Amino acid sequence: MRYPIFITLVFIAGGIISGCGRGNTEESKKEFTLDTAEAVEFLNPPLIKEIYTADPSAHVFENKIYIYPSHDVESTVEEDDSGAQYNMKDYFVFSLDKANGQVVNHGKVLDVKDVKWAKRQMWAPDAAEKDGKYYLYFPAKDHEDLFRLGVAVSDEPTGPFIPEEAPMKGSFSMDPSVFQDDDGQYYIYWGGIWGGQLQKWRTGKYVSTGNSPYDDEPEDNEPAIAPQVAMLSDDMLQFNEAPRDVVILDEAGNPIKAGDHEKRFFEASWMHKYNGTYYFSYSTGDTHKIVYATGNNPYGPFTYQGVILNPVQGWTNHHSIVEFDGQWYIFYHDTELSNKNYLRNVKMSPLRHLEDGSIELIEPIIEE
Ligand code: FUB
Repeated sequence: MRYPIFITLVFIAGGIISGCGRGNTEESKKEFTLDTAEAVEFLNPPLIKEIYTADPSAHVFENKIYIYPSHDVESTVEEDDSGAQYNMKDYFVFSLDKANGQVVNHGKVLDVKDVKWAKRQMWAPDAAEKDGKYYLYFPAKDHEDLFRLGVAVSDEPTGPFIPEEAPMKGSFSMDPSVFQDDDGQYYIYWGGIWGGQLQKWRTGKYVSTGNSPYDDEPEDNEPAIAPQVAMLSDDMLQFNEAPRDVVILDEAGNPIKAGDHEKRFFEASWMHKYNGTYYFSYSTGDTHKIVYATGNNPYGPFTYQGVILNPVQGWTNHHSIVEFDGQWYIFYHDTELSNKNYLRNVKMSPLRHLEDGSIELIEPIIEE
């Protein structure tokens, strides 16, 4: 993941475009500076204002919507292109008993200091329920600075969650999300390139040819790095099989290429099922979109379909999709409250599946 320090929206002739420059040069500073003189009208208000929250994974448990977000904090760690400034240390849980109802803060449910194997960067989590137990899945860097996936368990959706002693065996990279299929089987999807390290696991082992998060990517004309999927074990604590590539195809049936930054997978995997079709959605990272691809089984391949959520204010775009009381919602984040890329706030918006199976595009910023 490459996370420029400056806000990604620039205003040109009254319009808004997303920037995707890379470095901390004078030119890119200009490109990434938000011109606050221009009024921005957001489609949805922040759901939580008392702390900064991001990467909202929403689920319906016990007839309520529970949100499992990242908890963004100010940090003394120097900002860099691998996202060190996203130096989160703990997780909180929130719930809503109706859409747009009051958000209840259930407090802190897990702290990095209670996770033996983890050193830093508690990034985007997810949660699942099985047989009355709740499982919080989270990525963090271990003591060798490699991202791993962890699990913590609770008897309640509100935690507190007790972490396992070690990360999930054979886990790597970040952004886990768990999907329960109609047959009761659970699958975990994960991965993220650049600062998320996925491109350094191409051989099945961690191989880093340089210190830059951009090293070890495929050439532009090669297939893009694939997100990962594995069935979960019955006890929900481990992979039940070797990780598999989630292959994403273009309309012609060819794997999306690494150079196709508008469509290739970057991070933020999410799976939902609608009318028997599997919808795999994800962030395109440096083009700042949430897009989706569909398939007929949980492993794929999936065929690219289009954009669900256009760029938000802020560099990252990360979402979840859930049905509650017969209505589908997308949960996402932006930087409305802070104007800083690494201090985000979560939001929700209705999401519509159209008759032809496509998803209606959501514009998170209303242009005047
Ligand atoms: O919150 C830290 C990272 O930013 C997440 O893991 C990514 O998906 C991006 O939103």
